[in-house]
Amino acid sequence: QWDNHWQAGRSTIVHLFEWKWDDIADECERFLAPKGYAGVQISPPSENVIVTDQAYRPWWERYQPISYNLVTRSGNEEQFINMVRRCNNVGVRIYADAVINHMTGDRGDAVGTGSSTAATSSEEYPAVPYHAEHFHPSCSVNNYNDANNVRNCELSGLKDLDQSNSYVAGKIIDYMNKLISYGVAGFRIDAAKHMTPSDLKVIYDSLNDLNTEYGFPANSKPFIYQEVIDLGGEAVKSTEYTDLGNVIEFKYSSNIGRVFRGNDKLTSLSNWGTGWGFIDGLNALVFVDNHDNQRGHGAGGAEILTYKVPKQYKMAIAFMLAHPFGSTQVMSSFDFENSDAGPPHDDNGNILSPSINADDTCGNGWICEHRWRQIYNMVGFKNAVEGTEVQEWWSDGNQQISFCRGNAGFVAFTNEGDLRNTLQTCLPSGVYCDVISGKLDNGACTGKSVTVGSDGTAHIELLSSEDDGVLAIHINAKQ
Ligand code: LAG
Ligand code: CA
Repeated sequence: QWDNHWQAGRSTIVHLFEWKWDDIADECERFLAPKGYAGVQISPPSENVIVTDQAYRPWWERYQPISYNLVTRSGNEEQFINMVRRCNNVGVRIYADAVINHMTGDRGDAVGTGSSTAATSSEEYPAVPYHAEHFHPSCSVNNYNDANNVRNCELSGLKDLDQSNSYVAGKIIDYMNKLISYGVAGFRIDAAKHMTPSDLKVIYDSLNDLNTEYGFPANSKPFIYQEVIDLGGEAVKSTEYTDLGNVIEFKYSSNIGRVFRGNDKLTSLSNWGTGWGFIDGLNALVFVDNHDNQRGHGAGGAEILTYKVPKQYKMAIAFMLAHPFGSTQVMSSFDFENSDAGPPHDDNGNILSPSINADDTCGNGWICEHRWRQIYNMVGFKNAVEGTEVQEWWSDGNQQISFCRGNAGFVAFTNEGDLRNTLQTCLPSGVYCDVISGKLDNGACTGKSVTVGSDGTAHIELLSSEDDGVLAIHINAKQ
């Protein structure tokens, strides 16, 4: 449950939030595989309630399951199977967001995206089927100093399943095993903090090995990464879950945002990792932002960086991808003004596909951060420096830093002032293309270039007036 099943030379999971299965399959083939992405986190594939009492269908309706049928606004079961097959064929893994803590909120008689019905007020979900006896008695999660309250009451009024009930555990196991049979590589466990670790262990231990038909070696366990928001000071700790699988380290997201927003110095990043109170990197799934905290849901508040603050956001992502800590994830968003609004859609509520511009960016309301040159080129950097350590850490004692990754890559940042300095790059002598301002194209650099001398040093120039506050060079982009 700890192996992320990234293929050699690949890294990073992109969260294609609210994308349709057919579009994800296309994206795996035309962009993610060629650029070196390792996997995709998909929106929950389980049938969800259709929210009808809002001006539009909110993104969060997908966090209210009504059955485990694979029919959502992203597509149906056949399209799901096809997506997983096509992505695996080009070496891109699929990780499903598993919403297993709860079913819907109290929404009276409700209908789902696959036409299943439920009498939510009496906890009747015939399409599973679940009945009232399968849920915890109604109470609100309102005391984060009390683990029983957090785990056995209703999060945001969502009907709370009793995972200690063997029938409930069995239904969840069947659902997850169905996804494994279709070739997924693992799961994000939604609201893991709100479930008891020993109950989760029973479920994880009953999961099948990954399907060898999709290229997984025999006896491979699904990669599990659990959503446990632990910023400290609460009864439930992320370390209660690290024996079960990976855990999302939310301290990473809030701290990297605070630093790159300028509220702390870049020089303070010299001991980034467990030195900052994070869980061990081998257990940690990390990101700059996710679908919750980019819009003020979940935790982290105003510290979180998003696509709306592009210069600092790209710097934070570049730092994440340049640094070896954790399994990295990149958010890919749709544009939003309102924190409840759902994805781009037509008049009937069908999700629109992203359009693709000539410069590889997206349109139709989709942001596609994963298609920003500075971001996908840093995935290429991470792949190029795989297996190396941070070396030759340099800082000006304030807002400028640089470091090497072995003899394979070098990166420099300024969050204040112009950086003009001769620095150790650790690279063999030669001319390298900065992969932030451009790329290596037919033997020439389309952006800045850096000349490394025989002693490994180079004159680095990175001005505060530039579009980006980061410069990155690596052995696979040598002129
Ligand atoms: C998660 N992690 O633990 C997800 O990452 C997060 O996106 C989910 O909340 C949450 N757990 C439950 O799966 C999202 C929204 C909530 C939304 C919920 C259910 O952040 O705002 O609640 O999904 O759709 C909504 C309303 C609430 C209402 C509730 C029940 O916003 O006001 O009480 O539905 O009707
Ligand atoms: Ca619970």
